[in-house]
Formats: sequence, C-alpha cells, structure tokens
Amino acid sequence: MKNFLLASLLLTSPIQVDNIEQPEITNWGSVPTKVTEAHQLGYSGKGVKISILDTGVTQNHPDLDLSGGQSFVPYTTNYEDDHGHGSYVAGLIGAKHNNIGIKGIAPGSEIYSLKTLDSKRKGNFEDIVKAIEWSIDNKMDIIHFSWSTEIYSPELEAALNRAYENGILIVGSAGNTNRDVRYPAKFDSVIAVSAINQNIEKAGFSCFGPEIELAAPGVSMYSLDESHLYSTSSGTTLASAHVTGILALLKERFPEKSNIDLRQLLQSTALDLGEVGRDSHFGYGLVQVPINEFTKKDPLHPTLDRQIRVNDRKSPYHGQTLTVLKQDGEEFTVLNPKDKKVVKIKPEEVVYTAVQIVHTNTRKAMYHKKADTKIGYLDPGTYFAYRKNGDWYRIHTDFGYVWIKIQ
Ligand SMILES: [Ca+2]
Ligand SMILES: [Ca+2]
Ligand SMILES: [Ca+2]
Repeated sequence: MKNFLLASLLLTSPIQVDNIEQPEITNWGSVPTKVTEAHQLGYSGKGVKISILDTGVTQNHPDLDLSGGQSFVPYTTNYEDDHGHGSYVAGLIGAKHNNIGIKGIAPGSEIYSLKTLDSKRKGNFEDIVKAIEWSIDNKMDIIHFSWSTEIYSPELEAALNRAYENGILIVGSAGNTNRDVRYPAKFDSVIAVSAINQNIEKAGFSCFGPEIELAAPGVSMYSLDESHLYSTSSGTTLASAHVTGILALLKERFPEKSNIDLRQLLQSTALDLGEVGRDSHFGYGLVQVPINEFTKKDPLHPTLDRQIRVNDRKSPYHGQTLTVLKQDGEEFTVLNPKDKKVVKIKPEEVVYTAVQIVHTNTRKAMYHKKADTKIGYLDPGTYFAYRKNGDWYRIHTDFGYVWIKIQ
C-alpha cells in the first residue's frame, strides 16, 4: 500500500520547557468545553479505552500512565514515541491530575499507544489498517487520529467502517491546511474536528468543509513533550484530542449508550457558532460536555440517584441531605441543594446512605410493628429511606419517621 507523508502538523514551533511551576496547569480549552465542570462532578473517563494511532506514546513521563500498546511499523516492536507528536496528543487527553504539569481531559481513561507513524511522521495504510483491526479485537471504545492526509484509501475506509459497526467511536483532525477536510476525518464513520482559537473563532489554519462535525479548541496549549517535559503547540491535533477526551467522559457517564447515540448527543449539545445551524467552519458547533445531562437522575445508575445525610458536627454539612452525583470507592461527590455547590464528602461524615423507594399503595396502612409512629395511611410518592430492615424501609414523612413495606 501507498506510503504517505503527513502534511502540516504542529503549526507553531513548540516552546519546550523542562518544568512547569505549580499549580498544575488547566489548558484554556477545558473551560469553554465545560470539561472543568465535568471534572468537578468527579468524571475522569475512568475505564474508557482509547487507542491513539500515532508516532507512539512516551512510557516514562511522570504525568501519564499508559495502559499498553503495540508497534505496527516495521523497524521496531517498541511502541515508545520517537517523534513527540503521539505523546503530545496522549497528554492532552490523559495527563494525570497529580498536582504537576497539566490536567488532561480524561485522566482516568486507558490509553493505548498504537505506533503506526515513524520518527518522521510517515506511515502507510497497511499498518494503519492493522492497528484498526487491533482496536476492534481489543475492544477499544474510541480510536483517535491526530493526523490527516489528502490521499484516499478504500482499505482504510473499509477498516474504519468495520470499527464503527463494532461500536467504536472514531475521531479525526480535519487538517491544518486551511482547505478541504482531509482523510480519515472526511470519512462518514469519523467525527471530523475543526479548530478554534481563544476568541472562539475558526483558527486560520483549520481545514473546513461540509464534513466538519464539531469545532474544538486548537491553539496554544501545553502538553507532554518527549524530550523535554512539556511544550505548547497549535493545530487540529489539539481540537480532535478535546473531542476524544470529552467522549471518554460521556462514555463513563452513559456506559450503556452506543457510539451512534454518543455521537448524536455531542452534535445536539454543541454550542452553535457562526452561521445558524450546521456550517462548514464549525459543524454543529463548539463541542461541550452536556453538563445538564450529567447531573440528571439516571434510573440505570441508582448510585447517582442516592442521597446521603451528614451527621458530623465538625462538617459544614451537618444535618443536611445531599444528592450523590458520583461515588468513587468510599468518597462521595455530592450536590448541596441549598447552595448548588458540588463538594466531596469523606466516608466518616456519612451516616446514612439513602435509597430511593416508590410507594404506590393508596390509603393502605403499611407500618412496621415496631414503628415509633403509627399512621393511618401514607400517600403514594417517592421517598428516601435511610435505614432498611428486610423488606421494611424507614422513611421520613410529615408524620415523622415511619417504617413501610414495599411490595
Ligand atoms: Ca498533571
Ligand atoms: Ca466524517
Ligand atoms: Ca453554526
């Protein structure tokens, strides 16, 4: 198969730095895309598998944990980065939140380095197709491309269609030549991403055309550097990394949704820019984490519907009932309904974890023999129970605490 040399990658000459002062840097792109808000809710893309088909990814950087990988180039079996581009992409997506360097978009995601480009960023379609097959076989959730070419390959198109039919999300950079959208982003199966600058305008270099699906920040951001610790760059490489990272956050929140559902969710919640509706510069608009969808109650994930009561006089939330947004081990990320602030609660502060129950029997006395309060009836409704004993739940009503049985 034909070799291709990838045109136009990192536009600005990288500024390389050997250390970044604390505090840890949040790249500006995380703000308009609401990535920072998703982090505050406790989302990290945990457990979502991403294969990055690039020059490899560094395995020795303090700000990144690589989950694995494979080399598909003929000259090495090592999937280490011998150029720098793949590490830069991986860092934007997955840099750890560890008080050093930068904050990645999906620090909990599992990143796999599929080395398909050589030290000059040259590759061939045959190796790329093999890496796509590897991604299908190893059940990746997302395949990421931060490169582009103007050469059409039917084998590449067919392989990407197979991946898409296997439920994998595929994201690609539109290209940096300020011309037509390039491959593989141009294919139907791939989400084509254009770049915007800090003024939320199309970046001058960004490719455009009817295939653009989403726009994302793509100018002047820090990420990992293979030889130094960090560097800044610009390009649609950065923009596509945002979409991949955000999809990882979505996949963590909605694990049951298909690739097609998640793709549509990003389209429908993008912030429209430029001409009204989908256009050739921004697609559906600026990609955003759909925060309202993240905080909605989710019947499939009852942990997100739970409430906890804090009973610790030292806690500022003593006596309050808080809504659980996320539980990570024994730590709860909760929403305080009074001031609408999102906070983390330590397990020792939590006395009761409530389960939501629905009581449907009209005017039927259903109280426990040992109930502290006797009631004649209880209106149908949804209640939070903080204690459970067999089939009996202790709930709070206008009558005080009562035990009811759910049948
Ligand atoms: Ca970091
Ligand atoms: Ca496309
Ligand atoms: Ca528009």
